Amino acid sequence: MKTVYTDDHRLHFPQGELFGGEFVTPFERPSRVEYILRELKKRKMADFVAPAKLDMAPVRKVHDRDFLTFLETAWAEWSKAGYRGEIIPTGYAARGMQQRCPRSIDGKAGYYCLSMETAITAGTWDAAVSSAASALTAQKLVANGERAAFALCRPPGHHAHHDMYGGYCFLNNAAIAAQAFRDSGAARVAILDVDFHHGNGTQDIFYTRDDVLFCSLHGQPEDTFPYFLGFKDEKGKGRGEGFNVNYPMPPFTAYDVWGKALEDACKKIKRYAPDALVVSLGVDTYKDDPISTFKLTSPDFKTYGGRIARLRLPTLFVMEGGYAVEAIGINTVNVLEGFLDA
Ligand code: SP5
Ligand code: ZN
Repeated sequence: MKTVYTDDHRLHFPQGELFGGEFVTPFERPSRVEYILRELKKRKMADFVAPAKLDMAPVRKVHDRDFLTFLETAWAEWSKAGYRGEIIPTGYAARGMQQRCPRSIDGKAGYYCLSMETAITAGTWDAAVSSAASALTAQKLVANGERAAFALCRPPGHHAHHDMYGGYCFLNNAAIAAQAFRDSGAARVAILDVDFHHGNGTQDIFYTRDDVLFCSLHGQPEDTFPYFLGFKDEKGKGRGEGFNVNYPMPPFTAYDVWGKALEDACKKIKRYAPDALVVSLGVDTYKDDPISTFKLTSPDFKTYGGRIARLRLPTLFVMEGGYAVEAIGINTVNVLEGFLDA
């Protein structure tokens, strides 16, 4: 299986993440990628491809034009305003307030932001573009006949809405790739999101569509980020009704329960008979993840990789979260190896 990857992810490395009222080194850090690369090499799976220049067409179809302009110009505007720190907005378009985009950069950032652990820095836009480019290059490999490909995306994408960033995400790589599958002839695409957190952004983007089935297994919103989306009763709207499936689960969920949810999701995907599958691959379901509460073990990742393979679909893996850095390589490559061995 080919891995699409570039060092450009390093352009995004905020100094601080607001966590428990303190600034800490962000959990979403460049070394995550290094651990995955190292494990791929160790297991003789080092078949690397560099991403092509980003095709903006599918990006524009899933993201708002003004939002994209904001992401591209935010750092320049922020610097021009005289701020010396990283971009972390302090005022938000909360309940009952107007949803009109302000002119000032502080206001604009608040308008487009959904959570303040995610700072924007000088290199964030370029890194986000390179991450989306990796997803699209891997998508092309699969569209052109590869059984599967792995987009080693960083920053991740699944929390990014049509017009909001947050949860360490800026451009929704999985959604962009799913759109590209549609544009290259797939009639139906399924997205399976196995990251510990709900794929709120992906859900938002496809909520009214029946050409993309979205299934997400995640920590229940009562306890878990992003807190305000990911409930079981969110099933899609209009034409999209029935094409959004959430599996919220309580803290300390282990594979006995998680695997059953995956089984149900796989059955739904099979019934949908998509032409391609996009897996939002977060490994923060791991028992020792520092910001998550599920209890999957390293062998479980291999097991579920095999289950995904048995769907027998052209499959694109898109990297999302996973913060237990010493284990992220082992767990990620276990999914890919479990898939290849099945
Ligand atoms: C892509 C991805 O995995 N994004 C995750 C973003 C999570 N950000 C907020 C985390 C809040 C963590 N609260 C942790 C409680 C630890 N006991
Ligand atoms: Zn996550």
